[in-house]
Amino acid sequence: MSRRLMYPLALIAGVELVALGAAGLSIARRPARAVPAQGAPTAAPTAGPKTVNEFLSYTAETKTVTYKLFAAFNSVQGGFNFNGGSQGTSTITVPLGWTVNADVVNKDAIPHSAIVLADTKPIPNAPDTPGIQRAYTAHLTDGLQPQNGEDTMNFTASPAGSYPIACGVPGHALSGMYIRFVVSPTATVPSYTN
Ligand SMILES: [Cu+2]
Repeated sequence: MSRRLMYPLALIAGVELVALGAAGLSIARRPARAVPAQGAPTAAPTAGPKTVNEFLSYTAETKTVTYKLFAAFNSVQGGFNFNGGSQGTSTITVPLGWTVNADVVNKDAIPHSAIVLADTKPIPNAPDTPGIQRAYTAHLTDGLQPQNGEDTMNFTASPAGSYPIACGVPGHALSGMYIRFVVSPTATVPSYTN
């Protein structure tokens, strides 16, 4: 096809015509869209723990994730928060089947606890039914001691689903003291979004 014919066709197709140096007019591509690079080299995975943020780290080789849940981490929601998240605003995502070590530390002057709760609505006043086996702290209802009372939830991230992590002390979850925990069949590594 001659250039004379391509000109109007190009205009009909809506593509841009741009001058390309001394070669004169030539048909250019449509403006490039932002597409992910194809075949870009990726760093080879390295062994050892990876830090996601100040609260969460993981070891891919052993499929183990470790995170801290600070009850009343700051003053958000009047202290009814985990790591500053309340009313479901933060989400911890873990690949299905990984081993979870979740250390709960109560920074408050009043008792708090934690439970990975079956995803029921509304949030119960006194959460006591775990959505995942063994995913709750000691002193679920009366709460871990104020000022650094601590317990670790050790469990396997299964079944897949989206769960609240709520305080089990009556009234606290209803006051907004819950974030989200997602067990993902597709995620390859854990993540933490605020
Ligand atoms: Cu609480």
